Amino acid sequence: MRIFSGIQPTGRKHLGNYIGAISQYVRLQDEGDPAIYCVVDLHAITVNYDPAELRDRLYDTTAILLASGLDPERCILFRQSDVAEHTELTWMLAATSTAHGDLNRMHQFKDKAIAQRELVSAGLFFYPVLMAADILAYNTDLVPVGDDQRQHLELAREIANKFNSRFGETFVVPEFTIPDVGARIMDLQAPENKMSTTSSSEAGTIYVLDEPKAIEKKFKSAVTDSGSDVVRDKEKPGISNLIEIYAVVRGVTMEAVESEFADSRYGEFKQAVADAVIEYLAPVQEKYTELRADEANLEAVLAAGAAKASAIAQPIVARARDKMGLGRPVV
Ligand code: AQP
Repeated sequence: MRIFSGIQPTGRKHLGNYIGAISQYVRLQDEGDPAIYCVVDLHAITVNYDPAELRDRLYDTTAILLASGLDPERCILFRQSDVAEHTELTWMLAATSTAHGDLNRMHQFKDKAIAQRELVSAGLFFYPVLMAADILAYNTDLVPVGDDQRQHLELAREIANKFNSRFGETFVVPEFTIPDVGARIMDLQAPENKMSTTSSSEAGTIYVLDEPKAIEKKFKSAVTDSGSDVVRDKEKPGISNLIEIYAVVRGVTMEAVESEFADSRYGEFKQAVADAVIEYLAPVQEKYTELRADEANLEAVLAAGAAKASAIAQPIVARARDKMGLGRPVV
């Protein structure tokens, strides 16, 4: 089973990214044949950015992934812009197999377009096509993602199907997997919204590299409702989010969390969540510092990963090109 997933080089990865995506990557790395993980710098440039900062953030993200347990001997870890097939296939899929109307329906485009103060780029509109190309270029069977990526994954499947029915069987139509618990970690200050790099407040977001004191402060000031019982309820998104976070980091069910804290009040529970998350992130933070200091090693890991990724993507994209009637015929 071939596994592929991408993560943006925003550097400050948050607890939602960690629980929804990174911990799945680590868990699945031995199940992939191979498992391929890509730091998607070409996606990151679809909104305003600083070129020098992009490189730094890319190293930050790579170091976080390695510190979390990705092992370049057991998976392929590479930088998206090092493999030209991603951009080439984007155009091939956009031109022949992607409906403009489908891109227009994408929630993420609408949300991010509103947030842009200057340019709403065509690249932001094409973001889901680039994502489809990332996945299809490797004939991926399974994509581990958080719940916010569901719509993009459904579109990637649609694009693969359209291409296959027009040009003949070429791409694997990918399945996706979203964790049962922790698929959508919510903003601690606005628990009706997902925890997000671009739209959450600093106080509502736990970063993987936050100091223990900052983590404690953010959980203690997390927005909860006027009740006091530690139970899940649609009307209580704040406490429900904290129950979910605690369940994931302790590896227990949400029912078990409710029983454990049946006699506790919110204050005591928030402290317990903070302590559990501090303990959960501590090993990653410790390894990160050492890994991040060695940029030459990070570059070497990414370069070796790119060579392996190219070797897989090149023949798949060449075959698609041939089926489309582009270039010299493949004999
Ligand atoms: N709140 C979340 N809960 C669970 N999973 C999440 N993911 C993102 N937010 C949550 C998952 O993290 C993976 C990598 O995401 P990304 O860094 O490439 O960016 P994103 O999906 O656009 O989410 P961000 O990081 O919060 O950025 P913005 O602010 O740009 O939306 C994905 O698998 C995602 O599902």
